[in-house]
Amino acid sequence: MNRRVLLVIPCFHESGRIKPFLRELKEVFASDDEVSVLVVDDGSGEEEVSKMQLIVEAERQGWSGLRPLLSAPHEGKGGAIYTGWVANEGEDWLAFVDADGSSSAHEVKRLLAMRGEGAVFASRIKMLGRSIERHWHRHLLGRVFATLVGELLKVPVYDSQCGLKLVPRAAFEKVRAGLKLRGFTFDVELLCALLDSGCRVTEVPIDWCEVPGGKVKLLRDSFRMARDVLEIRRSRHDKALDTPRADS
Ligand SMILES: Nc1nc2c(ncn2[C@@H]2O[C@H](COP(=O)(O)OP(=O)(O)OP(=O)(O)O)[C@@H](O)[C@H]2O)c(=O)[nH]1
Ligand SMILES: [Mg+2]
Repeated sequence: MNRRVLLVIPCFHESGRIKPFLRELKEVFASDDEVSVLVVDDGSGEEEVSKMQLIVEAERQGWSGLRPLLSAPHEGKGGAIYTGWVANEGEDWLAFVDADGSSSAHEVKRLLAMRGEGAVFASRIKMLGRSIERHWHRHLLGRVFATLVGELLKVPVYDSQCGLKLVPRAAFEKVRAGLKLRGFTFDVELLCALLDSGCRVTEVPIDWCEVPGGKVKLLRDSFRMARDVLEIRRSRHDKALDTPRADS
């Protein structure tokens, strides 16, 4: 298993926010030949893709680890990440980070250094020694959502939605065919699939500083996400019924 990692940045109309974050990533990773970065545009339209292409090409000067922009049809955040992960096969580790730089390049580096045995999910835990700057209503909704996931799916995760995660490619390949969700709840489905397949998943507290311009619509997307959680529960239940028991 190699130590190379492919870090995908999913982008939907991000030309206004991504430039400073790409610069930051360049400072941290340009001399690291184990880390490749791939920006995936999630079908934001021709004009936006041209702007993104200019931004990415400018940062590629002096940074061989930054791949050319990948422009994909619109599917949602999860779809953009999966498209990026399967587009390149040389890396045995897969990761993604949100485009807005809410988690700094140094936090990304700290998490990527945890390439070890299993998957690592960053977690926005308000605790001594860490810094979490987030609107209180987003924090509250995050807690409600985590409680829903914990109760309905019996997965004791603190923050399934944090925009920074690391997964071994082999573990992803094992569950890939069963992953149906492509929107904002894709990480919950991925988490359940990894756990059900026996992959170890660890949550790691990180620093987070919310950047204005977030596009998640709290009411609309919360409703969709709650519906997705119920759908994950149903399909997990069906799979459990399909699996023959050892004593039958
Ligand atoms: N809104 C939205 N974001 C997408 C989509 N596809 C990819 N993304 C990316 O998903 C990431 C997270 O989106 P944000 O707009 O930062 O989400 P947010 O409202 O700030 O939510 P948090 O960062 O989780 O608090 C960004 O990198 C987006 O560009 C999509 O279809 N819709
Ligand atoms: Mg954000």
